Amino acid sequence: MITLNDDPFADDVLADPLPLHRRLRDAGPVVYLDRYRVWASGRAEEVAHALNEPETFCSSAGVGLTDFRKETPWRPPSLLLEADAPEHTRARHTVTSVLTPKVVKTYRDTFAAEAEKLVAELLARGEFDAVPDFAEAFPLKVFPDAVGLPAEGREHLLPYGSMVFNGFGPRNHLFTDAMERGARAREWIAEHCRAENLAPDGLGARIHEAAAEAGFTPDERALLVRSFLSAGVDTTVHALGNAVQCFAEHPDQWAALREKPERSRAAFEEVVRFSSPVQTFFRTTTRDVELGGERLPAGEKVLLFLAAANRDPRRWADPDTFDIGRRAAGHVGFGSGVHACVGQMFARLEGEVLLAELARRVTTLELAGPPRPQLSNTLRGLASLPVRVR
Ligand code: OVM
Repeated sequence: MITLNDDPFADDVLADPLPLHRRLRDAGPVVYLDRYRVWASGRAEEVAHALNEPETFCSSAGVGLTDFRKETPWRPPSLLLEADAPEHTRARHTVTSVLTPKVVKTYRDTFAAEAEKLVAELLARGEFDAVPDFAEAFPLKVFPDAVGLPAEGREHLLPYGSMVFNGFGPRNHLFTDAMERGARAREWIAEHCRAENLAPDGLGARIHEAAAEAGFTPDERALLVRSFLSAGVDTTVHALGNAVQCFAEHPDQWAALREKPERSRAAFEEVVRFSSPVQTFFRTTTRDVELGGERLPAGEKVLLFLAAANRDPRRWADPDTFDIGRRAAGHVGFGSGVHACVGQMFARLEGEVLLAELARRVTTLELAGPPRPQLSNTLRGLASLPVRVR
């Protein structure tokens, strides 16, 4: 057994995770992280294997460090993320029955119109911070509109997301700070998952209808909507911010996208591979099992480094090259298997539409200052990204 003493949740590691990812992959297919007494893998094969064997690598004990069978989680478990078959299957089917390709498609024109407006505004300004003004502004408009949230109170979405994603980590300063700052967001979120506070024509209302038909109680229906508000904002915000960083730092790739804005969907996919917003998730073993040549006992946490797997040279040619022309499909940035991101078509639509608009309108995209990371126990992204556009 190879043991590492690294802390994947330390500030310096979260600010620059690539060196740890390399050490993890090179140490072996599966290693033991002493500090947290968990197993871990940064290899594409083992990460995909664990994700695709949910009976053995389960989610109902939580997909963060906290083992729900030993400790009470900070909020009632998600019926999707933190559940196993058969309960998970039922919840998942209800959500997929709403998020059909046909329904996702109906949002394309609205998203495109918002993208046009936002990019025109930013071009007129010339210099701006691409995190608040671009990466946060777009999802914070189109996503709550789609779900059917009122205009008031949307400022609670990011602090809530911060609780959720820091809450998957250990009780370090990021965890406790996020919980403190999000205290008021929690109440607002709980209120706005209820049918009476959701617009009748939005996705939230449709979830309530589909879930009622499937026999979920009103509280359970609200929990399904909570998954949208938990997983749907921070993730896309980080993806869009990382996208701008990727293009500002790789002018040849920006030129390639400008030449063919219709490549924006593939480009977004490469961003999710190269700079994965969701860096890690845990699973918990349900039995003694072999993974990567190691015997893992039952009831152990396994930390899966999605982001490290997405740059595993055993799986990818030139993994550290940002290349929008590559076939990035098959990355695990959206997970894999039964728990794979249920909103990924929505995320891709946001990325595709906004990057295409940017590529059509902007010739020069350059850094106007140093990017500043936003530390999170789960997400990789930026707090600030000063840019100049022409
Ligand atoms: C949920 C949830 C929360 C965070 C992330 C996620 C990436 C799901 O509450 O279901 O998936």
